[in-house]
Amino acid sequence: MRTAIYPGSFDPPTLGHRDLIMRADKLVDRLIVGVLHNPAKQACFTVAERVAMLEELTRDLPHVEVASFNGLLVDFARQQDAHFIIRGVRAFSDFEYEFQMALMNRKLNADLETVFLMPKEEYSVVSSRMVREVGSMGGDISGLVPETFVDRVAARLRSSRS
Ligand code: COD
Repeated sequence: MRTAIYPGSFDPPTLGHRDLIMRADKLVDRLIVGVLHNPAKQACFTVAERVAMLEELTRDLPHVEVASFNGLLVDFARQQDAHFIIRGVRAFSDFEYEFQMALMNRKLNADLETVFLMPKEEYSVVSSRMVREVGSMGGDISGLVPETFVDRVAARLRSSRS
């Protein structure tokens, strides 16, 4: 069985993440969306909230699971018997960070292959950071996060500013 992990912060999940999940789902038998639980980093949304949003986002995809993890990604991959890491590249600016991470993960576990996917063009400028910034200043985040999340994500981001 081909199992892949799509790891990230997903703070919050965006339409770009959803696009990547749908592309990766076609390539593997089992896809685990892994939400990093990093107590050292202040996130806007709790891990439980991010997992719940991702579950909602992938409800129609039977081979996709959502889980949180802490510690090293390679250890999580081993626990899940996954041999592929899915990552997204939107622009050249993503490349250096992604390249370093992929090589470090390969050094830590030589059996782990990172697969890079490109999103649909219209999502290539979407990022969680941008959603947080626009939303916290009261800007319109529709078209950036799934329609069903817009109100609750916008409300949370507005309140996080005050
Ligand atoms: N279109 C396409 N791809 C996108 C889009 C978009 N609009 N938005 C985001 N992506 C991609 C990103 O490029 C990334 O590949 C992925 O989706 C997830 O993005 P984020 O921003 O939610 O997640 P990151 O980049 O913060 O995740 C970092 C990890 C949590 C994966 C990383 O820090 C990690 O593995 N930590 C565990 C500790 C570890 O093992 N460290 C050693 C690794 S070097």
